[in-house]
Amino acid sequence: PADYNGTWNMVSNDNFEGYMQALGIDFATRKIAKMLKPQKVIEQKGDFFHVQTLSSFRNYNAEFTVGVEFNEETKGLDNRKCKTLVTWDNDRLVCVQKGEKNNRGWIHWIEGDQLFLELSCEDQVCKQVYKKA
Ligand code: RET
Repeated sequence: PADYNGTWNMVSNDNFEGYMQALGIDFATRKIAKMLKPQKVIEQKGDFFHVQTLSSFRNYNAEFTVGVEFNEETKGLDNRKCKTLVTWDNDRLVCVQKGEKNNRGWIHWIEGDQLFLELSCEDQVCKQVYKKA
Protein backbone atom coordinates (compact mmCIF):
# COMPACT_ATOMS: atom_id res chain seq x y z
CA PRO A 1 0.00 0.00 0.00
CA ALA A 2 0.87 3.67 -0.28
CA ASP A 3 3.00 5.45 2.34
CA TYR A 4 1.14 8.26 4.12
CA ASN A 5 3.76 8.80 6.82
CA GLY A 6 4.78 12.36 7.47
CA THR A 7 3.77 15.86 8.38
CA TRP A 8 1.46 17.57 5.93
CA ASN A 9 0.51 21.25 5.90
CA MET A 10 -2.81 22.48 4.57
CA VAL A 11 -2.65 24.47 1.34
CA SER A 12 -6.35 24.65 0.41
CA ASN A 13 -9.72 23.93 1.95
CA ASP A 14 -12.77 24.15 -0.34
CA ASN A 15 -16.29 24.14 1.18
CA PHE A 16 -15.23 23.34 4.74
CA GLU A 17 -18.06 25.69 5.75
CA GLY A 18 -20.67 23.56 3.92
CA TYR A 19 -19.24 20.38 5.45
CA MET A 20 -19.33 21.85 8.95
CA GLN A 21 -22.90 23.10 8.43
CA ALA A 22 -23.97 19.62 7.29
CA LEU A 23 -22.46 18.27 10.54
CA GLY A 24 -24.47 20.83 12.52
CA ILE A 25 -21.40 22.57 13.95
CA ASP A 26 -22.34 25.84 15.63
CA PHE A 27 -21.71 29.27 14.10
CA ALA A 28 -19.00 30.38 16.54
CA THR A 29 -16.97 27.20 16.05
CA ARG A 30 -17.35 27.42 12.27
CA LYS A 31 -16.09 31.01 12.17
CA ILE A 32 -12.90 30.02 13.96
CA ALA A 33 -12.46 26.63 12.28
CA LYS A 34 -12.63 27.93 8.72
CA MET A 35 -9.70 30.28 9.35
CA LEU A 36 -7.44 27.42 10.42
CA LYS A 37 -4.67 25.83 8.38
CA PRO A 38 -4.41 22.48 10.16
CA GLN A 39 -1.47 20.16 9.95
CA LYS A 40 -1.82 16.40 9.51
CA VAL A 41 0.71 14.23 11.28
CA ILE A 42 0.35 10.67 10.02
CA GLU A 43 2.06 7.60 11.42
CA GLN A 44 1.43 4.47 9.41
CA LYS A 45 2.64 0.98 10.18
CA GLY A 46 1.31 -1.27 7.47
CA ASP A 47 -2.46 -1.07 7.84
CA PHE A 48 -2.36 0.77 11.19
CA PHE A 49 -2.80 4.54 11.13
CA HIS A 50 -2.49 7.26 13.69
CA VAL A 51 -3.72 10.50 12.14
CA GLN A 52 -3.47 13.74 14.09
CA THR A 53 -5.18 16.85 12.79
CA LEU A 54 -3.47 19.69 14.63
CA SER A 55 -4.50 23.32 14.82
CA SER A 56 -4.07 26.30 17.15
CA PHE A 57 -7.78 25.99 18.08
CA ARG A 58 -8.40 22.28 18.52
CA ASN A 59 -6.89 18.92 17.59
CA TYR A 60 -8.50 15.73 16.34
CA ASN A 61 -7.00 12.33 16.82
CA ALA A 62 -7.87 9.20 14.83
CA GLU A 63 -6.44 5.71 15.18
CA PHE A 64 -7.58 2.84 13.02
CA THR A 65 -6.59 -0.32 11.24
CA VAL A 66 -7.65 -0.63 7.63
CA GLY A 67 -10.38 -3.25 7.30
CA VAL A 68 -11.36 -3.17 10.98
CA GLU A 69 -14.59 -1.37 11.90
CA PHE A 70 -14.39 0.71 15.07
CA ASN A 71 -16.51 3.02 17.21
CA GLU A 72 -15.53 6.58 16.44
CA GLU A 73 -16.52 9.47 18.65
CA THR A 74 -16.00 12.70 16.77
CA LYS A 75 -14.86 14.61 19.85
CA GLY A 76 -14.44 18.32 19.28
CA LEU A 77 -16.05 18.10 15.83
CA ASP A 78 -19.79 17.32 16.01
CA ASN A 79 -19.44 14.95 18.99
CA ARG A 80 -21.36 12.09 17.39
CA LYS A 81 -20.83 8.35 17.46
CA CYS A 82 -20.14 6.50 14.23
CA LYS A 83 -19.34 2.95 13.19
CA THR A 84 -16.31 3.70 11.09
CA LEU A 85 -14.57 1.53 8.52
CA VAL A 86 -11.54 2.46 6.44
CA THR A 87 -10.60 0.33 3.45
CA TRP A 88 -8.03 0.45 0.66
CA ASP A 89 -9.15 1.31 -2.86
CA ASN A 90 -5.84 0.68 -4.58
CA ASP A 91 -3.68 3.34 -2.85
CA ARG A 92 -6.61 5.46 -1.73
CA LEU A 93 -7.93 5.26 1.82
CA VAL A 94 -11.72 5.19 1.80
CA CYS A 95 -13.64 5.77 5.01
CA VAL A 96 -17.34 5.24 5.71
CA GLN A 97 -18.71 6.73 8.94
CA LYS A 98 -22.07 5.07 9.62
CA GLY A 99 -24.29 6.97 12.01
CA GLU A 100 -26.89 9.68 12.31
CA LYS A 101 -25.65 11.55 9.23
CA ASN A 102 -26.14 10.15 5.74
CA ASN A 103 -23.32 9.77 3.24
CA ARG A 104 -20.65 10.53 5.81
CA GLY A 105 -17.03 9.66 5.19
CA TRP A 106 -13.76 10.70 3.64
CA ILE A 107 -11.19 9.69 1.04
CA HIS A 108 -7.44 10.24 1.25
CA TRP A 109 -4.92 9.88 -1.54
CA ILE A 110 -1.43 11.07 -2.44
CA GLU A 111 -0.15 12.63 -5.64
CA GLY A 112 3.54 13.51 -5.59
CA ASP A 113 4.19 15.54 -2.43
CA GLN A 114 0.52 16.40 -1.98
CA LEU A 115 -2.04 14.72 0.25
CA PHE A 116 -5.67 15.04 -0.80
CA LEU A 117 -8.66 14.71 1.51
CA GLU A 118 -12.30 14.78 0.47
CA LEU A 119 -14.73 14.97 3.37
CA SER A 120 -18.42 14.19 2.76
CA CYS A 121 -21.53 14.65 4.85
CA GLU A 122 -25.08 14.57 3.50
CA ASP A 123 -24.91 16.57 0.21
CA GLN A 124 -21.72 18.50 1.06
CA VAL A 125 -18.18 17.75 -0.06
CA CYS A 126 -15.13 19.55 1.34
CA LYS A 127 -11.90 19.26 -0.65
CA GLN A 128 -8.62 19.75 1.15
CA VAL A 129 -5.06 19.64 -0.12
CA TYR A 130 -1.95 19.28 2.06
CA LYS A 131 1.70 19.54 1.07
CA LYS A 132 4.45 17.43 2.61
CA ALA A 133 6.48 19.47 5.12
C1 RET B 1 -10.84 20.93 13.43
C2 RET B 1 -11.02 22.23 14.22
C3 RET B 1 -12.28 22.24 15.01
C4 RET B 1 -13.50 22.11 14.13
C5 RET B 1 -13.35 21.06 13.09
C6 RET B 1 -12.14 20.46 12.78
C7 RET B 1 -12.17 19.37 11.79
C8 RET B 1 -11.43 18.27 11.74
C9 RET B 1 -11.59 17.22 10.77
C10 RET B 1 -10.75 16.17 10.85
C11 RET B 1 -10.71 15.05 10.00
C12 RET B 1 -9.84 14.04 10.20
C13 RET B 1 -9.68 12.88 9.38
C14 RET B 1 -8.76 11.95 9.76
C15 RET B 1 -8.45 10.80 8.99
O1 RET B 1 -7.82 9.90 9.46
C16 RET B 1 -9.79 21.19 12.38
C17 RET B 1 -10.30 19.88 14.41
C18 RET B 1 -14.64 20.68 12.38
C19 RET B 1 -12.66 17.29 9.77
C20 RET B 1 -10.46 12.70 8.15
